[in-house]
Amino acid sequence: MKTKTINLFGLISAACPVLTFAQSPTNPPNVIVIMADDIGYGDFSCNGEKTIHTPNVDKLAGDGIRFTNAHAVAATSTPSRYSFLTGQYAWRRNDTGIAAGNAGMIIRPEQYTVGKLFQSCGYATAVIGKWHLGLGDTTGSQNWNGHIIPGPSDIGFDYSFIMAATADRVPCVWVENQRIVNLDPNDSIEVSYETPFPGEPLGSTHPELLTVQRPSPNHGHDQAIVNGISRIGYMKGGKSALWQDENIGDSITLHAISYLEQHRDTPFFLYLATNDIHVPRVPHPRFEGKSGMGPRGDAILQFDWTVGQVLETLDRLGIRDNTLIILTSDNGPVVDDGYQDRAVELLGQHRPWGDFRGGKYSSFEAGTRVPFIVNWPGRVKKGVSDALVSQVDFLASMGSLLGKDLPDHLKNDSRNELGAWLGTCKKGRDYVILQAGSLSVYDGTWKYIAPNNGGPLNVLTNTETGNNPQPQLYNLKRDVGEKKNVAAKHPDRVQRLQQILKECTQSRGGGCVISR
Ligand code: NG6
Ligand code: CA
Repeated sequence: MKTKTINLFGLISAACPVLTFAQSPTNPPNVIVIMADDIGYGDFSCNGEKTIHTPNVDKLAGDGIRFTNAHAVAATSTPSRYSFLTGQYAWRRNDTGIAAGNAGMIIRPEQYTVGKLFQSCGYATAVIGKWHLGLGDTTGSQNWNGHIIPGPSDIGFDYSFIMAATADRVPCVWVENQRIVNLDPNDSIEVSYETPFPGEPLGSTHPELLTVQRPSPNHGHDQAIVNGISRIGYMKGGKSALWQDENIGDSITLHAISYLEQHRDTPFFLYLATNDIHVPRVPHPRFEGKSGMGPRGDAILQFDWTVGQVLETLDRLGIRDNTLIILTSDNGPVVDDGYQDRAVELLGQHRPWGDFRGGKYSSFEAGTRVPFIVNWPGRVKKGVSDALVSQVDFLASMGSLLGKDLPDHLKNDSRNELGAWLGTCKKGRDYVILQAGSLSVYDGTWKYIAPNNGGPLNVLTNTETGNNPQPQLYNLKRDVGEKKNVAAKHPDRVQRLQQILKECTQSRGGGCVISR
């Protein structure tokens, strides 16, 4: 990428100018990343579907840049978030798959992270919402009734208010600064992913206790029952600390508002990771029935409300203009992810995946092609960008914005794409690498999916996985729905993309040089 460092106030006509705060006389910008969970490209009205109305997200997009070709690194949460926060591809390690609720912390304290980057530049840092990257030293060893270490504070977050994993996994409690909130010392909490606790009813044994949502048949989620919903994993005790599912969106939003209020005078980085719209989808009753699509659509509206609350707060505090907001999702959409919430029946004409094939868990585009909006009033050129971007570049791009040189070993997976992210550069990456059942390489036109012997359909979620024992090649410029595998017709292109993948995977993070 051609780069030229310029003052933030002087947009000049270099092919790809890169703005850096380091040269700017302004205050360092606050940075907020709003990371949705399982929201698909088509789930926001600004991305073209006429079936849903998300005014706050649309306003953010309308006043900023809406990207059409942006990617999460992986088609599920843990590897996607790992890559986003560390700037390293999760597939370089074999322990970054979907984490259990009692997983040990996957990002190790010695690793560099975006939180550490911001801290090193004098920022206050926080994570609020879904974590799903493990806590404590090793799986199952957490001291749930005390100070849980290591945790977010060990990898660059000064403040944390998180759910350990997902709403469908125990423990169903809030963890603030690595201590469970509202825990009664006389009712200690126990968590296991192996053995049920004697006397504790389970979804599988006591379905009559499931008063809110039941798991879909054959779809797991039938262990501990919390608030009339059965989950993955077993837990016991901690009754006073249990979250209320219908208040999760409010809790996350109110903690974010309060964090903004407390930090109006300090530069801050807020990683705001919503639970919406992961299962079980239990939005607050005030959203009930508002989308006409049942809890899945209502949860999207709740997400949109959260976005509106953040914007209103920034306006009220007078810090909106100096805040860079990035809104995206950790992976693509899924309609039935395990609970009987009528999402399939009520979907109607809505296409959460937009024009793309597949969804969450899939190597097809909808697995990782996610909504991506960058908004920074007066600083980004409003519009739509088709630049190829990847969340793995957040680290290096923010490093560039802050004028901070990254450690050498981090410079390969995460690249400085600040020009593309801020809209001064039309072209983004030369290629992105995507992770689902297989690794794929996509260069903006051609996409190669490595062979895989897994089944073609995730029968639980009814998602096409993109798995195929044969190499797959798609021309996404002509065939955005990945219908026609043209690998046999273009062996040279297959070989070129295979070569990129080979060099990248063999480099152990030490270099992904394109062979042309
Ligand atoms: C799957 C769960 C699914 C969801 C997913 C993680 C079953 C059958 N399915 O294993 O419901 O929790 O993991 O989603 O248990 S993610 O968005 O956090 O990656
Ligand atoms: Ca997710």
